[in-house]
Amino acid sequence: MLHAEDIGVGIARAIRSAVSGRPGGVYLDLPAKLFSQTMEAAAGKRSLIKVVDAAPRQLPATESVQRALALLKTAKRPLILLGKGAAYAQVDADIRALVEKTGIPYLPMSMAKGLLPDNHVQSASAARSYVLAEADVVMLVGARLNWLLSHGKGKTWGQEKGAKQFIQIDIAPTEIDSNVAIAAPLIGDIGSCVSALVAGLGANWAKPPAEWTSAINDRKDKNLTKMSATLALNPSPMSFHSALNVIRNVVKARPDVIVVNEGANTLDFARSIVDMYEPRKRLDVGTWGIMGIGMGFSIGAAVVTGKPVIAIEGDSAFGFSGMEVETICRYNLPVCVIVFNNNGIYRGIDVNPTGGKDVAPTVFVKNARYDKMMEAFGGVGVHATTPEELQKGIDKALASGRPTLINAVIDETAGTESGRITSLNPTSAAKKK
Ligand SMILES: Cc1ncc(C[n+]2csc(CCOP(=O)(O)OP(=O)(O)O)c2C)c(N)n1
Ligand SMILES: [Mg+2]
Repeated sequence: MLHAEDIGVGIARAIRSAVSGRPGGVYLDLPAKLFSQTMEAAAGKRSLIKVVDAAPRQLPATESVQRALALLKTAKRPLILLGKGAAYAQVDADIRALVEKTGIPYLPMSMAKGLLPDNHVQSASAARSYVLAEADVVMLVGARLNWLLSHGKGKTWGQEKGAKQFIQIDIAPTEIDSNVAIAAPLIGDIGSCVSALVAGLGANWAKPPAEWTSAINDRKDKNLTKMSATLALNPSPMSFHSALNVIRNVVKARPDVIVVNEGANTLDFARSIVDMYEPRKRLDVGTWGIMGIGMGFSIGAAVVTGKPVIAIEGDSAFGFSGMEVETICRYNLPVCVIVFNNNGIYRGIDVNPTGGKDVAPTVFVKNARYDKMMEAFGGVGVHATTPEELQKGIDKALASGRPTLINAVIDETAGTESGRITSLNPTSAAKKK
């Protein structure tokens, strides 16, 4: 904006860009040239715009709805994938109606967790690899076929078993066909699209074949039994699982707390172990996997909602924005940061591959006391080496609402390199021979 009289229109456009269509951040530039400008106060007031219908509904075309329903009807092994777009849309009852009236198993992407409670009978999370590989028709609801979903192809999607058909509900028409062909695109706001589908289901929509749903349930039962056995173990030092089990139970008892999550193992394990029960309560690194969102997200969530926040942080991830504990203390925010301290990135036992005297680039100062950082600013610091100590620390933080940082000591050998990216390193042609 170059002129003072344009501030009103500039802000109105910024609001529309932020909340309409696919929502997102907006950068508004006020250059130095503008700072010294003046205008009459009354004229200034008149130049402000009250934004009318900032995120207008965008109705899907009838034929798109019909095409999607016709395809869904042919499915023998249907699957619904809920993305964060479905959560942002805030049409939770419509989404629930679509899932429950169709009886189709669903998978939530990480920030769609809690849109329906993770213990919902139709959740296929505990059989994720099975359903992705075996489904024949997949309906994406505000979810994109990007790298988080292996671009909709390859082994994850059982490509060798033949191509899948996709129905994709999205507010952005350019998202369609971005990685694989989309047989039935449904463009519009998620609320309008989902309610049009629900209306089109009619009274006698056939539920998916029992063969499909019982095969999923068998796998779910097996995997959940295996998981509870792992969660019940109590190793010393704590494993990711035994520490996350504590948080899992806390969130179960207090489903209104907001969970912020970043790290590698700390992120991947928390995503599958900590069930969510309410929509929009889980904030994590999202599509780009950016470390450093943790403290900013926690501060924002605490200020906007007044709810307690539990930030589950890898020790490396915490380092990217850890200094914000000062802000948390300055505003006395109800944020409980739990640093999963495994002495490094992925684990704390890597060895310097060059043999030099420095530690490996993934290894941090051993046994660092992150809890002391919180104490330095007047918050509560807790050093937790057992699930009991961790539990006590969280309980106290939730009861008091005081800024708290728990240094949770995790077995430094427990983690693995996330994504196995070492395999992407070039190997020399000479060595290959
Ligand atoms: C801004 C940014 N820089 C670097 C990375 C690469 N990266 C992915 S995970 C991670 C940290 C993993 O270590 P930690 O948080 O300690 O998790 P854990 O030890 O539990 O695996 C890093 C640096 C990233 N995702 N984002
Ligand atoms: Mg770590």
